[in-house]
Amino acid sequence: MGLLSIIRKQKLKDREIRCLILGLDNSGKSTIVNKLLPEDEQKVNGIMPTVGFQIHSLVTRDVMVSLWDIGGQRTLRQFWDNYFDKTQVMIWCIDVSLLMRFGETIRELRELINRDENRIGYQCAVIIALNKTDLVEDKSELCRRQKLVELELKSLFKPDIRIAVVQCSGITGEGIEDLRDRLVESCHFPQ
Ligand SMILES: Nc1nc2c(ncn2[C@@H]2O[C@H](COP(=O)(O)OP(=O)(O)O)[C@@H](O)[C@H]2O)c(=O)[nH]1
Ligand SMILES: [Mg+2]
Repeated sequence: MGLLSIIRKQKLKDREIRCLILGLDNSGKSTIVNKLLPEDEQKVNGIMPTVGFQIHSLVTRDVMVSLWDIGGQRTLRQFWDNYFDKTQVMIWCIDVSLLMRFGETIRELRELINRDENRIGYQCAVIIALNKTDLVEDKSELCRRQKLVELELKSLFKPDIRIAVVQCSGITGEGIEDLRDRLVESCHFPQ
């Protein structure tokens, strides 16, 4: 067993998760992270564009989660690789209201997966956050967009990989509880 696997196991034993949140710029990563935090730690007015990265932590269901919010601007994407060591979960954030950028977000995800085929889905669980659901009023359209993303995911990941897809809004808070639960569940903690 490699050193990384030992560290990963030890962390799980201590009920600690390191989670990376990635996706295109403006998809709402920092807003989601803010909403995942306890209410008294949330910022109320406005989130600034993330330069570099920010780390926040929260405790949910007796699990300590550190959330690594990494800037998504094009120039920063080349550094994403550096953050994967000792990371158990990745949330890939997609702005579901912006069909125009679906192609780009899938392309970036594909690149990330291809850079190391043993990483995403294997050493690191995947949660897809379909964010900004509040901006898509028509629920059947939302459903159609989720199916579109799921179809793309099928071509990106091998069939044995389980991926959670969660609809949410970092603004209204809808689906955030679900996201918090999936975070813990994706790491298989005993209850
Ligand atoms: N309506 C709506 N706007 C959102 C949502 N999440 C983020 N935003 C807005 O989208 C913009 C980018 O959000 P930010 O969290 O900075 O994106 P990041 O670059 O991925 O970290 C900001 O103006 C947010 O207020 C959401 O769920 N609904
Ligand atoms: Mg940000």
